[in-house]
Amino acid sequence: MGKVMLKKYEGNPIITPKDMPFKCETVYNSGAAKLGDEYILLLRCGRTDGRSVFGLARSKDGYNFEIHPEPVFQKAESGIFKNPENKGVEDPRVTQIGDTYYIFYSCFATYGFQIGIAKTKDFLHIERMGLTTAIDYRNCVLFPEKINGEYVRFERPNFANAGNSGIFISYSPDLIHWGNQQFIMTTDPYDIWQDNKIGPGAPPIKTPRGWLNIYHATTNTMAGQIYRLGCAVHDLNDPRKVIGRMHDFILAPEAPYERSGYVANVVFTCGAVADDDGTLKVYYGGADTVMCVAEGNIEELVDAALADGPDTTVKVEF
Ligand code: M1P
Repeated sequence: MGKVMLKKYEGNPIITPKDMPFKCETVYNSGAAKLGDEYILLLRCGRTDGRSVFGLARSKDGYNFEIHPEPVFQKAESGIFKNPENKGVEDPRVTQIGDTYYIFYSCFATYGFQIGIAKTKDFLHIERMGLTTAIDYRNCVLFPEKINGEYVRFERPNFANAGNSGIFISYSPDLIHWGNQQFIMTTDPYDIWQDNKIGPGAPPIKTPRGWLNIYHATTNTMAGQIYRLGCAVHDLNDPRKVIGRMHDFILAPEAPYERSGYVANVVFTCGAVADDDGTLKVYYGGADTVMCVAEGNIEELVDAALADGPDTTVKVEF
């Protein structure tokens, strides 16, 4: 099958630092969800001191957003989160389970990154629940339902040779304590765009034929890494099994707002929304500076990933 690319919205970027009611140098890598009939973006906003906080944007159509006047979440000033977040909070990934929205986010400390979890029902009041990894983790995405009685997530630790470039799965009884970690997917030496590093992007989307996994991947150049998005499908009952993985990317940095900015040549997602008509709205950061959206048809993405066949990069016996 040929390439299935996400279609970029012609009005991109949809939110820029100039649109922000409080001073920011960047606004990108936002978690995404539906709350009632509104699209919600939990914005990663880079302040002038380099620290990130979370802002809130709401929209009726998924393209035109109104932004809350103040940040809704920022580094903790006391308690167990104070040290882990002393350099800010980054890359929120939102998953709805029932009427609660859970947020995995990067806690940025002087000594490195770990992943916190928080919860909310309205995105205005966000309550921290716990620290869910050791140091040196960057990306975690939570599945929207338990599988075989356990919470499940994809994660990418930064440590270890394989860990720098691969997606792992882990399981939890309570969303705080995670274990039974297994390596399930890694870079593909034959697909240049994803030969350097991969990591979970948007939280998995349930489809009748499997879990749709929109992930990010990089290749290295003399001018640094280029970030693109890829697409895989995982078995519904055992998401360790990657039953389809596209050899082509579905989104790449091409436009000026993706090719130059705070970090050049980056498209990076932390969240997508599945519309009732089968459209997937993938919200993504352009050049770590602005927020954008691109769309695809969920069934076409699943078709394309399944057509390219199961992933063969990790030889694991399940
Ligand atoms: O600059 C691109 C991205 O780099 C990091 O992502 P990762 O560690 O997964 O490659 C993060 O800093 C991310 O926020 C950033 O967009």
